[in-house]
Amino acid sequence: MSTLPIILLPDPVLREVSIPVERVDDELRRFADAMLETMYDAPGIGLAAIQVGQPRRILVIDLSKEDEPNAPQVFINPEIVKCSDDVSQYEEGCLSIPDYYADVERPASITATYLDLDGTQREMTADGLLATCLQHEIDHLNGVLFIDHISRLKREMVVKKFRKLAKERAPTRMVG
Ligand code: GNR
Ligand code: NI
Repeated sequence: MSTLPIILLPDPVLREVSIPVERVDDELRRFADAMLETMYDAPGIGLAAIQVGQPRRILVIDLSKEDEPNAPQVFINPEIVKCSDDVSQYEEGCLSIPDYYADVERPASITATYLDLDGTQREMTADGLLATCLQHEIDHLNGVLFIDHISRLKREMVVKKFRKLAKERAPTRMVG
């Protein structure tokens, strides 16, 4: 098995709107496995397909603690069908924006429909960290990042910092 490279801010790929999955087949199951491995390796608690460059509506989540067995969850074509009015605030991070964290307020509880790895339609109501993580990942499928939910000043500072980091990483031969 192998991990996939994670795309970083400010790569415009992260702004793409992902396309619904039409067929849940072995190729998709293999890809979901590679996403899980990439997430565990990072490590992170969630990953959307677009973060590894594939604009497909697939996300993976594992909220198990370090001393617990893995509990991978795969959501295909997830859709939020209900949001609570009450909100909760979590300090969020993103594998595409490494080492930056900020508080984000979101609906405390959501109900989502999705397909599982067998292609079966399912519905789940989530609260706590799972609700936050699902919303963070579904945002990715729509080209939205958690920094879009913070103040413009903070967002512009983060984007500027990551633009600079990307330039430093770029394979440009500098003169002098
Ligand atoms: O690893 C992650 N941690 C996290 C913490 C709080 C809220 C959301 C997340 S998701 C993030 C992994 C990631 O970037 N998923 O897209
Ligand atoms: Ni993220």
